[in-house]
Amino acid sequence: MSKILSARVILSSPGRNFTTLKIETEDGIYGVGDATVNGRELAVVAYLEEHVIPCLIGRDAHQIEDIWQYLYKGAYWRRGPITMCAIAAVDMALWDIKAKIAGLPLYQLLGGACRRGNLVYAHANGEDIEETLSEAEKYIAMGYRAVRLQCGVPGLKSTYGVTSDKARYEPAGTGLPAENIWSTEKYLRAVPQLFAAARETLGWDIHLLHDTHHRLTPIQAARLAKDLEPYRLFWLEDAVPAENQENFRLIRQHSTTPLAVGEVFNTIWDCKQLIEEQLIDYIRTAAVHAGGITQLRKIANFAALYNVRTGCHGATDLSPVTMAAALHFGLSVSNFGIQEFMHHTEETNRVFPHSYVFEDGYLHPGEKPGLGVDIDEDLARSFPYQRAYLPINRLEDGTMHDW
Ligand code: KDG
Ligand code: MG
Repeated sequence: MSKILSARVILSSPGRNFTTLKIETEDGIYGVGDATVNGRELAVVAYLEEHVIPCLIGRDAHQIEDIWQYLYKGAYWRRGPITMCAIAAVDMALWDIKAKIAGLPLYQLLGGACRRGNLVYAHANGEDIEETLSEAEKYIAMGYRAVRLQCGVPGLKSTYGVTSDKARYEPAGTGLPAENIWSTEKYLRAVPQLFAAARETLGWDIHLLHDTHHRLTPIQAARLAKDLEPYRLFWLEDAVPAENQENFRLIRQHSTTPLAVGEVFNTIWDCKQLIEEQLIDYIRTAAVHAGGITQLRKIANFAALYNVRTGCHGATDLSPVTMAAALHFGLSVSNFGIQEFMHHTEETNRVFPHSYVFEDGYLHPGEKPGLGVDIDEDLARSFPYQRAYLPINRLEDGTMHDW
């Protein structure tokens, strides 16, 4: 028994906003969890402070599964990003505490290492093909074995995944949401040209990925997947919005390009049909948005039955706490596929000191007991929260589109 003595939320903005939960036990052990929902941070703060934390005090921190079920089934109104993110933060913090008490890095408690490290992919983005490929070459020189390519589209001022800071992906901006203009037709013409040039310049030994960010209809996605087939992508991500999971059937019927989806999913139910019908190859659910390590393991075990592998979301809005959770989880599951890895700012890395290390294209969570990531609360306080939103997207005629 290790009673929960207190829990508090730490909201900070070291380069971007993060919501962090810290749970302390009566033995003086603490654990941290990430609760960041990009652009909706304060909703999770209120959910945790008003509705979750009061129910945690006095509970046994070791009862991770029971506490998970208590928060999930006990809410009655289940699922959704805010609820599942709050549960995730509690879950991560409790796993951190359990592993610290055991004196082991978390992956050892989850079954031990299945491999030397987690294969990761970097982000190369540029205004045009030349710039994108020269960014990719920089990552390859750093040792990366997989790179996601996003490129400006001729005729569009801004394009998904192409940010002004080439080294860092950060679409959220302070103030009210920025408005971008989108043309699917222009995009569909440009992407195959990017990948044709990429194979010519970068060769065939590097894994290449691309994110469509839910912007296509099923028939458009099928055409893109087919057009990209000759370039042997590692995956095509979020080809269509996945509210209609059966939409993926159409893409599958037309192409052998591997498909990935799931960064916005919150529960195993969001993945069920896609996995059962083998409509995807990679499931991208992340610890923070899909109920923590406890539910991620269930999703991975279910996916393993159908030859679907993991590919956790790891953009900059997922804090180093989520990154650490993903790395312990990834190392310990047999059907790990790949992990997204985007560099956080220096300020973020200072607020969240961590033990994970990059070497030769792989990330390892390190050997520190627990998650191996901490929060410097004093430093965090010096970066106060700033209201920030993701942009929105409209078609050239003004119609609201998916972002
Ligand atoms: O908050 C939104 C970002 O996390 C998202 O745009 C990142 O699509 C994304 C990715 O694949 O990393
Ligand atoms: Mg994505």
